[in-house]
Amino acid sequence: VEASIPEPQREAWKRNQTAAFKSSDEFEKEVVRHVETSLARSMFNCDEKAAYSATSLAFRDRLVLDWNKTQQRQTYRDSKRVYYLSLEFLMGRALDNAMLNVGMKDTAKAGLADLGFRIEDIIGQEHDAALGNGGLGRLAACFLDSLASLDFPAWGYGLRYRYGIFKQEIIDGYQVEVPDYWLDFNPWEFPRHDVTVDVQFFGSVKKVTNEEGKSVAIWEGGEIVVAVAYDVPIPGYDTPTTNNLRLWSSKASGGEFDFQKFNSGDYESSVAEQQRAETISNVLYPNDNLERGKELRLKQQYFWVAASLYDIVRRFKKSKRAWREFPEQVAIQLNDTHPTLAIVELQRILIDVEGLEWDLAWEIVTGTFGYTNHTVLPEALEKWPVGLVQHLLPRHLQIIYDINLFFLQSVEKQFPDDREILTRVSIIEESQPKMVRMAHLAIVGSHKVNGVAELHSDLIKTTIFKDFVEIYGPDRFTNVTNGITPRRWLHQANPRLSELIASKLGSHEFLKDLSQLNKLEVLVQDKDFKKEWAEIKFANKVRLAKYIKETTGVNVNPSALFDVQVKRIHEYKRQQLNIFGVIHRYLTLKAMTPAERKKQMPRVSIFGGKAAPGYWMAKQIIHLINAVGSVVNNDEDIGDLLKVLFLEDYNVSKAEIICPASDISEHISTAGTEASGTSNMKFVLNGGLIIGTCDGANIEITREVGENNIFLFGNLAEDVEDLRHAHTYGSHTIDPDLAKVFEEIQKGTFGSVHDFSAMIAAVKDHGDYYLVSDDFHSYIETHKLVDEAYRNQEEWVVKSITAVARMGFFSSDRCIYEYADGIWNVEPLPRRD
Ligand code: GL2
Repeated sequence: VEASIPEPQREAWKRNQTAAFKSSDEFEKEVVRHVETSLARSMFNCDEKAAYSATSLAFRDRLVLDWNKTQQRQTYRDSKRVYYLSLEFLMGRALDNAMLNVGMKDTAKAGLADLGFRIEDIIGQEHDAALGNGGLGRLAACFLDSLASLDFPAWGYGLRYRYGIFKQEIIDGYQVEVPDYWLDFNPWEFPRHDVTVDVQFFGSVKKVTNEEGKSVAIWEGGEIVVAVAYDVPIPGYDTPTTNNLRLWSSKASGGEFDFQKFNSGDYESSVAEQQRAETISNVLYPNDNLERGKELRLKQQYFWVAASLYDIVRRFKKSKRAWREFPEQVAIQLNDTHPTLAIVELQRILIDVEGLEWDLAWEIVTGTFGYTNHTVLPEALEKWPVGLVQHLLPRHLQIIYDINLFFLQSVEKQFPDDREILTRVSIIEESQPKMVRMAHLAIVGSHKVNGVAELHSDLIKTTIFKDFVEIYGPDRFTNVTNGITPRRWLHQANPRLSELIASKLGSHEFLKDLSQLNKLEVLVQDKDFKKEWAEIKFANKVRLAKYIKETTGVNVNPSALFDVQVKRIHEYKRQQLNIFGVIHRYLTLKAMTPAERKKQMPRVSIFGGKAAPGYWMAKQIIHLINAVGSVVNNDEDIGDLLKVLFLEDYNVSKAEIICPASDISEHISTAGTEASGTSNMKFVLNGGLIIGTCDGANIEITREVGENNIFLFGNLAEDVEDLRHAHTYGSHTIDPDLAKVFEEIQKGTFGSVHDFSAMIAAVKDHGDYYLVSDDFHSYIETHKLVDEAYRNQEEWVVKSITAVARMGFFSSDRCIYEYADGIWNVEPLPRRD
């Protein structure tokens, strides 16, 4: 049915078009209207939550008007679109971001004040949209912000989890997980009950001969789960472009429940079926850098991929173009291997549904996809048992086998004397049970593969994907170093610093062209500027100190050096190295006379981050940090010289308070393990310095800010393998200072000797895989340099300003231009008026 309004009636529509609010008066009207009608409340019944909801609805209305126009424009111009497929979008809060991106925060602030509310309290009501684990999910969110801000026609596709990443509580020093039910009221999404896709699972494949005498595969039987679209508008900064993030929610097919079963008295099983279907989009898997091969996870992946591709293909078909034009109209980026089934699904649609020849279909597929690798950690590389894929997706397994056959045939031709290479690169691992290697499938089915920082992109070419470089040549592999959006991570998180910079540069243009920060460098000797810079950092530390007091009860001195490590807890990220270093500092202070102690630089050691619920060692690390904190923080000899804190439930909105308040942050992964890291960029952009290893993006940060403005330590990636080998086969001696730390722990100074013994054994007895002992000495020495440098506040501020001035490279806008140019071949589509 044609849904478009006929020409004669369009005048009436135009006369009645909704207009966005322009003043604080108009904004107030909208808020009151939403309180009274959308929420059915009144001024006698309007708390902060209601005011938040109404404010959000007022802004959502605005966004939707821009969203509609953006979509119309993109359809009308029929230009190439980008689709970013990610199982994780760690969005955080939307209201503050929306207000700033549309340039209406001051308007809202005045309007809310008039209605009796403080804008900060209203912003604080929002529940984080926490549909991700860590860096990978937050990167996707930063990319959406950049895509919209730069006017790219782009959509994100993900899952609408009912439960995002769990909420972390610390009870008696231990992590306890609490479900994150965030959907009780979410004003930022539009349910599209009319946009649904039937997704098939299980069943069997039948080969039949069609009228043209061709053998075709028919996938039949099994069960259908319905995907329902929920759209989240993504506002660009300082542009009317508003893109779409489409999240799929699962529901049972056939309405509420199976009426036949219901009528025949089998009420329970009809409801059970509905529940089973809904389970698919129920919960985000809480593992970071770890794949556990659960059947439900594979179901999630196919459900989301099938719905998204159906949607993309449906949109393409409206253009009535020939199929071979598909890659000229559509670029699909695979955020890690999680959406790799999209490669197989598109091939299936093209050959089974649309009737294309294999070769043409395959050309279209590889022309469409790009694959981003985010890790070299073996435990994170996805593999699925062949039997499971066969059971769940019988037709897809056949296609995977065919893809593999053709691929291996061509490799064999290329390397006729090398049998081994076939085993190594095969998409099917000949193990017991046989496994599908998703990374291999992703490489074979994409035209570009990228890593996320220079070292990482080099490492994948020389280690895990070495053979593929031989096969395809180096051009299939590229690097796009990660970035962050300066809108959220500077303008929103650190408004005072953003305004100071704007006042010096003469405009807010730097927020769209971060390289302009380099104009700050001439000001490093400007006394007033330095003073104001230092004052802002201090004010941010006061704000964090207040938050620490409220949440932990501990008083910290805002003049102390704030040393922060906030990120997922992982052995490779080495929070254990940090806490061992803290214990070493404590022991050193304890051994001093009161006179000596007076000369020491006071420190606040701040930790935060979630451990995957099944990651026992990570949980022990959290426990040790808390145990050390309760001893150190109550030691009268120590007082303000050292405080140790673990901040509960680290998430995006807490990062917005923590990042602007750090003096030094820790990015201390074993060299070669952290693909990029992105919080390193956030901290430096907010005027904090880094202590870090030569790993991930730390290396490029050093190149940009200069070696004098970063504190590097530790062994290099190229030495790691030899060191590990020596630990196992040579004699392994523990650093003497670290040995003293271990002794103290084993004495019971921090309680629970038993709990911590595994952490110590990992270093002493089990080969110290993460090189904690090897790096301990240089870590401690480098922290001494940090203390020394911090004593000279003048110089420290110069370092801080210089570093910020040189951070322009790390904007996610730069990333998006690199992807657009080198991988997607798409152009921005700004409004022409
Ligand atoms: C990660 C990497 O560990 C991290 O270093 C990188 O910055 C991000 C984004 O590229 O990706 N890989 C991964 O699996 N997770 C990450 O955060 N979860």
